[in-house]
Amino acid sequence: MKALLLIDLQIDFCPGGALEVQEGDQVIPIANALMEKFDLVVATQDWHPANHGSFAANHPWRKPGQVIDLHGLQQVLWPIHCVQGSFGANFHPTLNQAGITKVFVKGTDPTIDSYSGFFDNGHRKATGLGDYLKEQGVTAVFVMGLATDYCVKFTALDALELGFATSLIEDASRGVNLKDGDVDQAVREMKEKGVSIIQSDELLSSNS
Ligand code: VGL
Ligand code: ZN
Repeated sequence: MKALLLIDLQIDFCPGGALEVQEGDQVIPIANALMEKFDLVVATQDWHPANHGSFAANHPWRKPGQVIDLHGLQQVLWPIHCVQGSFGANFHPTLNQAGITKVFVKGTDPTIDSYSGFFDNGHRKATGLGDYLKEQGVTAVFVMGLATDYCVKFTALDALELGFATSLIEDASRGVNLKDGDVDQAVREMKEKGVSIIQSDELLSSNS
């Protein structure tokens, strides 16, 4: 059984949002089309408390893009984004939410960030996504969304580690590219570790 994992298709990661990803909104119609091809569709939602340690604004004099030590882990600082209950934390308004079976939130602990949909960045706590997929009999996951070089990448790598056959739907994902080439590097790293890199039409053109 295969599952589609929709990563952080939220307003704040789309153009005009607080942590906008270039062309982030362009993957929404692809997500809507892909849903039809899957038995199980699961979404993640970045869902931070206002005092989250990944927000530059919560550290005196710090600016987005700087890196700090946050309780022992390297942390890139971000603009305030995806605050629980805020407008920008909502899924993109054109995303077909009725097609999503279950949503897993992440980044709720103010002391640690969580890029992966499975674990926090220290691999200390699980979100429940891994157990859920296994209970549903899922053996293969197809990962897409925002952002390729952060949450999509770490979700795909954790999925591999948990034993799922893992594919990145490359054209259905967009990245931050804090540094030029970050997205290319992320795709290369996923591929090297064993993630299959595919395009959405490979799934959309099949009859199954
Ligand atoms: C993300 C940075 C901070 C993501 C979330 O969804 O890729 N990136 N929070
Ligand atoms: Zn975040």
